[in-house]
Amino acid sequence: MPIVQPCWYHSADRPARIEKIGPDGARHAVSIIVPTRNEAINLPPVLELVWPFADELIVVDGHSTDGTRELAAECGARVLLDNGKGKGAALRMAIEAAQGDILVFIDADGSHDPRDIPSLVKPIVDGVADHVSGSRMLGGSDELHATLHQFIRLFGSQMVTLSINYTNNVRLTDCQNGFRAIRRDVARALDLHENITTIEQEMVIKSVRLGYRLAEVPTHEYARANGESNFRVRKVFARYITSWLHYLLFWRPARRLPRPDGELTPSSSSGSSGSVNPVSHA
Ligand SMILES: Nc1nc2c(ncn2[C@@H]2O[C@H](COP(=O)(O)OP(=O)(O)O)[C@@H](O)[C@H]2O)c(=O)[nH]1
Ligand SMILES: [Mg+2]
Repeated sequence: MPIVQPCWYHSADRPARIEKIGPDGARHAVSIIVPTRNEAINLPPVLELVWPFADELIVVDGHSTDGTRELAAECGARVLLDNGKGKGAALRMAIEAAQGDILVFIDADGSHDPRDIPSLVKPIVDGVADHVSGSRMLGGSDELHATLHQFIRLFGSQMVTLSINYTNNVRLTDCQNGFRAIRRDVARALDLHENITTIEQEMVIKSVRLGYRLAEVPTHEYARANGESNFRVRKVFARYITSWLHYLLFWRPARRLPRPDGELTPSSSSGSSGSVNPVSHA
């Protein structure tokens, strides 16, 4: 099988520049976190294009057997070995280990264009959001349409999004995208527990419930460049349902957490601009 380069690899239509100085003059450090499981073929172009944005590059690996960890280390990434429980557990480990004050999560399979990282990070640097999710509904997706399997994923994802919207008075469009940026202190305050990809919806529901400012920016999801998805609907279906019901119906924050500046988080974001979608409290 020939190796396919991600289709974003050669596009140079956007400047590969990231603004890290906030309105208060403070410089933010960005940790980019890449979960991997047997992604040696897909990883090099991803790491090459994320490096210019990163103050720290973490590859958190799920016991790959194809040399992913060695390759990541050769590329200069800090390599962590997850506990074998899944992508969610891997992200939790990376959240604890990361040193940057802004964390960016991007998949290793070529489905996310690293050139979208500046727009994910910008609302946090500008001080108008605490957590920014890429939205495939706003930016399009090659991965969610065409087959029955993809339809089931899209349908499930939209049901979860709708239920979060109507129970929390927000207007999210995508709550399960793996491509997102979040302040490190916020990610740690969420006290995440999910071991698999249900961690995405856990992050979103808890951010909303705790009053953190959530925003979305359009990001396109490409079909993975090579290999097969690790996602198996049948294997994770039950956990998606129980996790969704648990966080939606039963999980309540003990209290709204104070932001590090001492203020309680406001109930709506303000000042966001351009293609940023402030989802809070429509
Ligand atoms: N560390 C770690 N990464 C994983 C694991 N499972 C999947 N990944 C990575 O998580 C990302 C998303 O997984 P993928 O298989 O593409 O699933 P999909 O995008 O949901 O279809 C990819 O970068 C995978 O290599 C795991 O158990 N541990
Ligand atoms: Mg994928």
